[in-house]
Amino acid sequence: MNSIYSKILSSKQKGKKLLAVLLDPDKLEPKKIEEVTTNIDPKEVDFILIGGSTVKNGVTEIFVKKLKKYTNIPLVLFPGDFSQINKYADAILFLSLLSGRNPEYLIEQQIQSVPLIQKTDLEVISTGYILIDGGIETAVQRVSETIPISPNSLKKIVHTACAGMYLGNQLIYLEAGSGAQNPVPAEVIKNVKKEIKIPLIVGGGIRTKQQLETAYKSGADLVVVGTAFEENNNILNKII
Ligand code: 1GP
Repeated sequence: MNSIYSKILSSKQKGKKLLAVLLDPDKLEPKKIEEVTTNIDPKEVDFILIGGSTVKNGVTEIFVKKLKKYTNIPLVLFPGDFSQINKYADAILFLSLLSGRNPEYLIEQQIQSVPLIQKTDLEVISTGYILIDGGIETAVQRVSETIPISPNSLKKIVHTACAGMYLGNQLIYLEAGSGAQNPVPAEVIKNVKKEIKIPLIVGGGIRTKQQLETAYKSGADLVVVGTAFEENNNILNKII
């Protein structure tokens, strides 16, 4: 079954914008999961992404298993490394960090993840992951030891996204990094959107209704909100 990617594709065709909340098992204690999920309304939130740059081995599995008890929203792994893969989620964004030049995150982690994925029924969604400088050094930059692309390097960003599409990725994810000071600028989203035919995810530093709308209007099919929700579990009422 390819239900999650099908939903993303059909929503794109209909022009229906999608929203995902990102939960980082490193930052949210399992005992708070029940309470936190009451603030994630399935009528407003399409997916819950789970992942982080520095989650300890085994923690994500316990986290997802518990989360599944309290929500029917599809759970999508967004792993910082292969150790976060587990069978309790519904899908996995199979990421390749295309903006970086570190083979570990271009292909090595992906190879290491194969035996783990083979033991699950996870829907695997290949995703070209592009880190754009969001004004501060973010965890993904630190952990991956890669340099984000400047938002001013429009051509480079567009060509990177197109290369990701030509390589067969099903999604492109424009990422300013969790907790970014500046979200991915509208110009960047618009230019990438013009050239790619596959769905576009945008995330990093989105905290306000205006930033969310700008991302959608510029061409994001799916927007991811993490830190703003982490800091204030009622934020979704304000920004949607
Ligand atoms: C991070 O794009 C996501 O990978 C979400 O970013 O935590 O800044 O919302 P924030």
